[in-house]
Amino acid sequence: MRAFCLRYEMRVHNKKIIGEPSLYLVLSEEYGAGRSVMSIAEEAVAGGIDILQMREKHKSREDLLRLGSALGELCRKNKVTFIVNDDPLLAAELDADGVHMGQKDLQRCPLDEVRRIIGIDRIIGLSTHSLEQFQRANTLDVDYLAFGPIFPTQTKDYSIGTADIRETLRVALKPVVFIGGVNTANLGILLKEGAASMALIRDIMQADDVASRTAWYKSQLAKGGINAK
Ligand code: TZP
Ligand code: MG
Repeated sequence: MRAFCLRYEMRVHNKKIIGEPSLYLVLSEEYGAGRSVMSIAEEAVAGGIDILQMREKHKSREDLLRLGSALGELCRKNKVTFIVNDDPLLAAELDADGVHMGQKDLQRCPLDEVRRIIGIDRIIGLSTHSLEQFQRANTLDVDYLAFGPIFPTQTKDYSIGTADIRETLRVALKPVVFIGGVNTANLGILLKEGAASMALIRDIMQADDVASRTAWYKSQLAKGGINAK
């Protein structure tokens, strides 16, 4: 299936805005069920994905540069936001739209250093895993916050549940992306709690038809909580 999607970019100064709602696909080759990251990315773009993140933990720098260049080009052509996981230097070298940092990554590279490396025109995203952590991160120099893992996921050995979603959204000073175990069966729970934007790995990467699955999520996000079960 090929969804028709008209995309436009919103920017402040030269920095892309993380719009809401956004559908965010985190790409890791190891979860691609044997399919290439590029082919999954292309299908997700055809389905209307808003944000793609390259999250590859086991590739050489050379391979990261090769894959990142191809993903970056795909994203630029299609006005999709391109984020690189963990590594601000790589994000800058690839001319990505931004970098996504985890809490532990900040011990290795503090936020002011991340900002110095990628500059004011690129996005910084930060993972948070509890309401307290979210509240602390909320006032930092970051452009969006991820909150999760909401539901059980094979990627993490814990999940935080849905109880704090409303409070994060009430206090949020920036866009929030909910992550962790999101699937077609539980998306409605998130939407009902008021969540607008979601990040996923498996339920899109491992779909038989990535474009159709992406388009389905987009249509649900566009409806928001109105019809959520
Ligand atoms: N951070 C919190 S949960 C998660 C990350 C990277 C993994 C999400 O993967 P999935 O397959 O959508 O549960
Ligand atoms: Mg990380």
